[in-house]
Amino acid sequence: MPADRYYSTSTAFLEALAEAGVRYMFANLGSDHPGLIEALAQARAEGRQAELPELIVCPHETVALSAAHAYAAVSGQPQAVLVHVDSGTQNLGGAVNNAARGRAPVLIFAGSAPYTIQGELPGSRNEFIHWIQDVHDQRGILRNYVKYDNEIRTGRNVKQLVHRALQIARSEPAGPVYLVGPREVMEEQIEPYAGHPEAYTPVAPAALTAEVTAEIATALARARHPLIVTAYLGRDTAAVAELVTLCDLLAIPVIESAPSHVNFPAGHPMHCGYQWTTAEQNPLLAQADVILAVDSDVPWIHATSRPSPGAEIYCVDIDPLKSNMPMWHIPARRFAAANSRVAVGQIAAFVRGNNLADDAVVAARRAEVTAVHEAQRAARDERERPEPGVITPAYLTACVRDALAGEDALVLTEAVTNFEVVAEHLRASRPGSLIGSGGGSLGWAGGGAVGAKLAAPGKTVVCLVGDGSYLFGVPASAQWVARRYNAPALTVIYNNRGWRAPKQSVLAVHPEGAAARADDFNVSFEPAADLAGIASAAGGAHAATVSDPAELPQALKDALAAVHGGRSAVLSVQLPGA
Ligand SMILES: Cc1ncc(C[n+]2csc(CCOP(=O)(O)OP(=O)(O)O)c2C)c(N)n1
Ligand SMILES: [Mg+2]
Repeated sequence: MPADRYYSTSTAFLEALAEAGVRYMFANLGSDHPGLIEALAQARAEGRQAELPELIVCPHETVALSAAHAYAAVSGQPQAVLVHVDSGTQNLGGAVNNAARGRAPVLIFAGSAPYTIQGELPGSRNEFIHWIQDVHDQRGILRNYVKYDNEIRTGRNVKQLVHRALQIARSEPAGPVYLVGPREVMEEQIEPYAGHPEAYTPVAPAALTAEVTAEIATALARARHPLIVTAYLGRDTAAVAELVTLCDLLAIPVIESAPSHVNFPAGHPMHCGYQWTTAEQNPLLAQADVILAVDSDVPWIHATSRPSPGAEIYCVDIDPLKSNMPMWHIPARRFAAANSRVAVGQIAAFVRGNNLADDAVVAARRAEVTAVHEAQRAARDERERPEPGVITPAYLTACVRDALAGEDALVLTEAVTNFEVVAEHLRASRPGSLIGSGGGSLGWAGGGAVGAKLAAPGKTVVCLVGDGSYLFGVPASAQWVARRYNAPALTVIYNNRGWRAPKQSVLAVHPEGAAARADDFNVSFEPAADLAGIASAAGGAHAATVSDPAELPQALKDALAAVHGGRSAVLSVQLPGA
């Protein structure tokens, strides 16, 4: 052991995170973490704490991982999540589905049970729980969802392991990675050393080959009704401008299908709407003769809305076969693995360089598509008009949009059956200004808001969530963390007092069934809980419940004023019941 300075595997682990640019460790601690806690305290005692990432205490793991996920979604920078052995790993629950499907780079670390039981090594078993927490395959808990998992076996190469894990996490498709470290290893005393993060850069963006670029560009240019469908191209905000350039060039309409980002400006005349779970055929999809599906997990749902059988389909994605989804297919003529920003730029350059645009055809199509865009907009304007005595989701979203006019807002959406309403009426045009989890596990936005605010302290962070999603997000924990770390946000609950989504699922499968006939769906949250009150109790939040449409604009204004004053605000808005 080096005589002059306390330096353990844990110290080196924390240094490696800092070397890699990790600013925060969203943490839920346990008996596996004495090495880390001691290393952090040592650093503080020596005045070196600024050299290590800051630990954010998260009373629930869902909040910790959701915060790290949203931080990465906003900034592109992976953060760390520290959890407790098997239990804390399991408590990450669905948040790891979201991080994986949302392609969010995160480094998750958990301790693991000590492997010596007679005091053979520092860190050896000395608590009853060390027997209880010892399981056969702790890493297997997350193996469906992480890109990489490994065990730290010595402090001498822990930095190498951290940098490799983060290199994999950040390489596209990005995603979570998982390291575990037994107590004895995390206590090991070693000589201080420096890591080499510069040698672990993420894989450079991939381009289309010249042949495929020409093939797709030519097909789009000679199409009568070209169409682009995308969901997450806007993860890279710079890709949005490339897509706008291409769509302007050829007058190509864009549908955002189950988007988790702003992929194309809502106000652009080529923007032709959003779709999530669709009950009806999308007319633009039916009409299209050439379709480019780029960065899209679910470009359409074949059972209800699909391209015409003769459509020529191209699929561009860094993983165009979606190799981590057991069942997936679209009938594309060409699948190409490429970075979407690079690929779309290549296609536009080829069209321009080869003068492929037929000006008359493009001008006529621009007028047609613009008319579709404007008709969609007019129909939405109609739908968002207030109705006497009722707050509709469309009116609520319009009020939120108006309240945020002039704000540098960053909106997280987890509005579930109101995803489409939120996207349509918020009209987000600024790349990066509206994000969703990209995953299937509700409860992301609560912790996500904390991470988003820490990543973008200058922005007004707003969460638009269903009442069920609000509760899934462990609001007592999320709101407490927001207060403790000065990360206030406005949360607007689309409160239909229940789970509307499972009810809709039943109706889609059994439209005339017994459940439908008796209105018996088991989705109601009656008697109602005081949802906003949870936030005031746990996080000192400004809390209000609104049911009168006329009071909504002022209630939003008051809530925003609280947020600007440094205090979170939760507005529970009473919609028609689920
Ligand atoms: C962790 C998790 N549990 C269960 C579900 C299944 N689920 C999908 S939507 C939904 C209801 C969500 O309720 P709410 O947020 O109020 O939205 P609403 O359906 O009312 O619009 C549920 C329970 C899920 N997606 N994630
Ligand atoms: Mg609901």
